[in-house]
Amino acid sequence: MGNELESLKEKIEREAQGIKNQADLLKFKEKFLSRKKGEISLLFKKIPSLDPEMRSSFGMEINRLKKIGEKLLNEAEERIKGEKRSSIISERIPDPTLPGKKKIHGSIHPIARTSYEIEEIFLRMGYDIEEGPDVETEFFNFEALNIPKYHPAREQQDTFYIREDLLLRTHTSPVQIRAMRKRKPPIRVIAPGRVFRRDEPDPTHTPMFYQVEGLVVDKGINFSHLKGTLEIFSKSLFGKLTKVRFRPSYFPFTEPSAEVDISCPICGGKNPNCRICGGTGWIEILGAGMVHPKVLMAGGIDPEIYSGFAFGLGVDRTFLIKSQLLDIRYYYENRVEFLEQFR
Ligand code: FA5
Repeated sequence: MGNELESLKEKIEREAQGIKNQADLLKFKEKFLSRKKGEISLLFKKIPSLDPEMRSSFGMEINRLKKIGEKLLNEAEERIKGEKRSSIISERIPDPTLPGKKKIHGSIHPIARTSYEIEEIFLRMGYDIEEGPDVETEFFNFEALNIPKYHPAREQQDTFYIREDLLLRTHTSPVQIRAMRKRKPPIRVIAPGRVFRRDEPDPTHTPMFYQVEGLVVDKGINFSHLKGTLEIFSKSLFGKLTKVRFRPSYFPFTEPSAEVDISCPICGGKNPNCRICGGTGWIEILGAGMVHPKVLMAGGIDPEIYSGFAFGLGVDRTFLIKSQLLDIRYYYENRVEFLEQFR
């Protein structure tokens, strides 16, 4: 019996030395220490067949062997972990005397940040944020906004069609209809988002850009509410001294309609060669107007009882003004060296 235990001990020690990886560890455990079939456990089964006076000393010997096996297994496990750790370290840091790598933190894209700034101003005024899909139906993008088929306004907002009646939205105005159908007056929402047009890229146009729509519907809403709101907004975004100017314009979904200009925040109209306002002293920032009765009806709202105003602002051009840059296309080239300056 003594020999049998001795040769098993040698075998265990030999094999423990040969453990190199996780698979070897499992194999070793299975072979010697497994409860059912492990070679040490099998020895316990021999005890009943031994002379009674031998049983207790043999049992003690097997227990000792089991402890040795477990200890060797633990040591091998630690050894493997240590080897793995040091190999990871040596892989990661080939030369620990080299200076550390600088971590580059990303930041929010300047156009997105401008959109957030605009959103915050309106949130402070008590507006909610409303969302609509980028892929929009022809009905919401045009028909419901009083732009029937063959209306000349469709020409200015040609877009990318997915099907005949499904397109990439050309403005955030369809969210006006969605908001009216979803909510009951009083409605006070803004709808930021991406829009698409079949526009040739140039310094002030890209085929994809961002807008923020605004919509207020309630009893007794009039043009002076629109004017006051846009004045507060413009002063908050461009500075307290900013002046706002309304010019008559036309949109099929508002009546009356206006283009809204702000006084040039760069030169205030004093520089005839200003790169931003071209010396005129004014820069157009958005389109606005009183919601057309047909649009209120398409939104399920009675124009005899309620009225409203709406506006739509180009976020990209707003950022262009704020950053005093001249070409919108730079923002979409994704050149980190360029974008880094707006962190
Ligand atoms: C509209 O899109 C109207 N939906 C705005 C509106 C809403 C009017 C509610 C009345 C009531 P417009 O086509 O002018 O209007 O576009 C609004 C703004 O989007 C422009 O002032 C401009 O800042 C921006 N914009 C238009 N086309 C482009 C383009 N290709 N690239 C970048 N910005 C653009």
